[in-house]
Amino acid sequence: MSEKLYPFDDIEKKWQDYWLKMGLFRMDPKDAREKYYCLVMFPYPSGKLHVGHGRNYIIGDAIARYKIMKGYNVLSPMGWDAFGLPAENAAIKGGVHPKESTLNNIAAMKRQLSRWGAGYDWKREITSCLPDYYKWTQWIFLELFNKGLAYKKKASVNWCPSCNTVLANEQVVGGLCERCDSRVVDKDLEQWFFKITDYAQKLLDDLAGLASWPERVKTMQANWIGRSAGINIDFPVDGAGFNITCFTTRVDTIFGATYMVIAPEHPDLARLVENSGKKEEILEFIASARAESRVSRFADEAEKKGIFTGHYVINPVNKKRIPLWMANYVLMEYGTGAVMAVPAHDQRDFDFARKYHLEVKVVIDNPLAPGIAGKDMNAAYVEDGVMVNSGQFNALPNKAAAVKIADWMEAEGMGRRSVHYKLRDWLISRQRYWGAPIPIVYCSKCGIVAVPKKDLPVLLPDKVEFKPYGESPLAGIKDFVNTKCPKCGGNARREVDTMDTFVDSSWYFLRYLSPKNEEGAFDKDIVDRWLPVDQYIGGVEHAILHLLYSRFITKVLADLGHIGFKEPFKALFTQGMIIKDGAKMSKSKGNVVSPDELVINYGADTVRLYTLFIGPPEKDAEWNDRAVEGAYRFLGRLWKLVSQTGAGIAPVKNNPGPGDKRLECKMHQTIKKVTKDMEVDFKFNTAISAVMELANDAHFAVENGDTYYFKDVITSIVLLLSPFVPHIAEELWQRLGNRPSVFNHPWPVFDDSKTREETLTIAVMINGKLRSKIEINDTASEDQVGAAALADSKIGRCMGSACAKKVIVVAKKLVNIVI
Ligand code: ANZ
Ligand code: ZN
Repeated sequence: MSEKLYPFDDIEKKWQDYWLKMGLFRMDPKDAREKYYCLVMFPYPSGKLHVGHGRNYIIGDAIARYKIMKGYNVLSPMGWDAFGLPAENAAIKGGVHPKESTLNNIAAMKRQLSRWGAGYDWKREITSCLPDYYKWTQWIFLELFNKGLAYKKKASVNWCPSCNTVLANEQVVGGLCERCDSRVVDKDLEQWFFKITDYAQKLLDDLAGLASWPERVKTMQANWIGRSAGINIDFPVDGAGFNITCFTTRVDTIFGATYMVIAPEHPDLARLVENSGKKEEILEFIASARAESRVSRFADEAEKKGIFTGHYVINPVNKKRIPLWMANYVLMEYGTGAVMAVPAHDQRDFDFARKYHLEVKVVIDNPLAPGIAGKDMNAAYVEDGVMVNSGQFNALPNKAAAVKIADWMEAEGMGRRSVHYKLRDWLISRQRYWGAPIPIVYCSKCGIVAVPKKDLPVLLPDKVEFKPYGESPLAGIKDFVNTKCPKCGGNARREVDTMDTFVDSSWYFLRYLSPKNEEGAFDKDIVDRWLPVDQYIGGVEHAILHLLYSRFITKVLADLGHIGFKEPFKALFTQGMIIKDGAKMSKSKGNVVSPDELVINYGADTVRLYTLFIGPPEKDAEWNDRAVEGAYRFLGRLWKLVSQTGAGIAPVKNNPGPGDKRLECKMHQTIKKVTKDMEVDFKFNTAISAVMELANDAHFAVENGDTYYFKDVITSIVLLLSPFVPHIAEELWQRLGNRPSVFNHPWPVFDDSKTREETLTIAVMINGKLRSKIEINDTASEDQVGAAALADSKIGRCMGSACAKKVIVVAKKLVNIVI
């Protein structure tokens, strides 16, 4: 630990208490100033925050403080995404009850956040695992259910036969259970889904309106939604009396379809295997494909395996009879679960055809090297080209042919244009304890019955056996399971699954506006005034699911008339990760930098300053302990500059000299730059380095006696730094003779006319040799510059009695006097 450069601990504690008392972050809804909703993604209470998490909250806090100074009525709330797997897993391993560990962790993290000086309106704190919150998560479930947007169906889950439990995808590592290394299998369970696919097109279309979202996040969302326009084509099954429909985006290749492949889950397989002559073999193939976990089956590097079904289908465009295969790589969930295979023009089909000796028929020729032949190919020809072997469409460019073929097929009733999305419905059931119970009751008479709103919340029982035994732990609690049917009063059973925690986080930004509301999840008037969120800040790891789910729930609530806006987050900022020793910080790698010790040694402001200074905030950055020391030294110098020189300094001159003017100009330039950096992309790092330069100049100005504007400059420095290092700024603000709080003072303004360099330094040469330098007003004319050069005393001495033959002025740079 280095020497103490300023009394940061006293200062930080003092001002944190002060801000709490004055209610700096308390949002008053009646306040008439323009609103600004600044939201950081609420954390999962894992127990301890490291400096990587810290970046998120420090950025959020800096933005909130800046906007307060800009005169907005700022809302900056905090809460806890408090349900979820880790707490439950810890409990299974013999730890404490999830509720207890979660609440303890929340308390610890709250202390950490406060110690960093991150300010929130704590009166609005929300905790998703508490009944006053999840009551409304359950209400949202019911709103979707009543609209037909929540439904139940069989779906496969990752199942570990040895742990006897369902695994999340991320718990399956290389096809094995993360905990016991057993091979994970697929298992079908009845589960709840939200029909997000109904909103696929809207979710895609509205991305265009999100001008202040990072392009790459919008692209990730669009890819996840995965809209594909193509055509559904019916292939009659030879001699079976029904069709199998496939989906293709490449109808131009249809004359080259030499076989068809269907998914092992395809519903028509049952009737096909009966008279295939190889029933046993096919059933075995289906079983083995299905025994593989989905994660490994659809991995790109997974082996493509197939089997001939013994049946043929008829290609409707040329009446050709082609074999019908089944393959492990065809997804039942996408398109129609059936694919027309075109090995000449699709690499996956090509590999499969080579493996199983199926025909390769070229229908698009390479215009640059015509005459490709199927048997000579080493790889599929996937480029555009000219149609061949395609009847009346020959010789057309393939793109144009695709349109013509689709028109023709639609007219002939062979197929229909259609759009498919990669997006699947949102599986929200979890066979887990630590989540919001799904508010549904099963009655033998009435069927699936929603728990009435007045009976919410369906409380999560405290007493539970965590040992996994194949079902949700709630299934083992008789008092919970056995209930009365809300409709007929007869005996009924409760749903024992809980909700995905992404449901909790899909609407929390609404709850902050009326966190104590007992009548509803939120207040329409207030949320309509305060949303969309003006600035959302979080990790890019949430670029897809959390944001998509939040957008979906927002749209549903809007369609139901509960809110009056369709997008929840107007602007999004995704901060980069903090890397240590080349890797993402994690407990298992042992490279976690804890901010606690740094805060003790250097103070929160140093940690904040370094975190913001470390690099462009949207990029990953490597943590460097030595550089923390640098941030600390800067604050130490600032402290000295203000508290020793600053306070007593008054303009000792009556008129500002050139040095003073330079400093004044630099001050306006700096205010301009920092303001711009705060408004555009939050370039904290360049903003801070600009202030550091100004502080440096101020330091030298004092040494040179250029103190005319010193107080203004120091005041600006303190104001400009206050969102980043609020404690020291508040203290210096007071020591400069101002009343706290610095955050009640408006953000400094610059005078653009003063940002231009007023004086220029011009080199003066005699016969090409540098003889002197002069200071000249930026706006001086060439004649004036020349005259000033001749009038310079040094030049006068050098010239002696000689007389100038010629004076050459190079604008803003130099004067050459020829004698
Ligand atoms: C024939 C064809 C020829 C295809 C060709 C591609 C290239 P995107 O763009 O991602 O939507 N396909 C359709 N359903 C499938 C399923 N359930 N499982 C696996 N593959 C499936 O991809 C659409 C293409 O993916 C479709 O177009 C189909 O193969 C395949 F030269 O049909 B194509
Ligand atoms: Zn009933």
